[in-house]
Amino acid sequence: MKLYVAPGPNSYRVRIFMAEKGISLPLVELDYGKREHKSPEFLKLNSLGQVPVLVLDDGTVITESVAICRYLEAVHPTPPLFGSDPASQGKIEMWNRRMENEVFATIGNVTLHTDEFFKERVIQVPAFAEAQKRMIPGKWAWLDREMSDGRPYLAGDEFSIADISGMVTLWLSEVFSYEVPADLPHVQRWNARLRRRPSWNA
Ligand SMILES: N[C@@H](CCC(=O)N[C@@H](CS)C(=O)NCC(=O)O)C(=O)O
Repeated sequence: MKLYVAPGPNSYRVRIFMAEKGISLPLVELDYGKREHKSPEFLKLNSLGQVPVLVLDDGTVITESVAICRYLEAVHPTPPLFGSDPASQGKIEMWNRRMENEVFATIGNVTLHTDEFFKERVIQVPAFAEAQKRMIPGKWAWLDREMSDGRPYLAGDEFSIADISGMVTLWLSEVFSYEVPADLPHVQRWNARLRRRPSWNA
């Protein structure tokens, strides 16, 4: 088995997931500078030219970071990170999607629509980036209201893939200086709790 990675939130998500499960896999680290992610050999694995990509021993290729995590969960069920019963599975899926669609995507869109690196990936619309940027504080404020019930993790009492998506979102927001506003106590409490996990340094 081989995991193709490069710097960025989606490889980081799988690395955190592996650290939480105690899984170690041979890594192939791609160099964006050399455009290894757009090489003909790599495009045969992922036609989108994106990482992460997992290649199984029988040649099966799995792309998409959450899909890779799902595969790893099936092979290494303990500790469960996608939920341990139908209700927790539903809540975790719900919060993973909310974290990705509401918060991660808003921050990511600013980068996608402004950074030179993504010029060939999307038609960049600077006005859209500006609008998304203005929405970021409201997204964190929404999350703060949601977490004002005092729950330790996004989907409840269990740490899960939803929090891992939260970790990569927090990391991304720090890299691009869109940090969580200091006056949001519930998100800040969750933020501090996640940063204390050893997997933060994966
Ligand atoms: N939905 C994909 C997104 C993958 C993705 O966007 N990866 C970034 C790195 S974090 C990448 O490969 N970017 C290179 C490019 O877009 O050309 C996933 O979850 O794996």
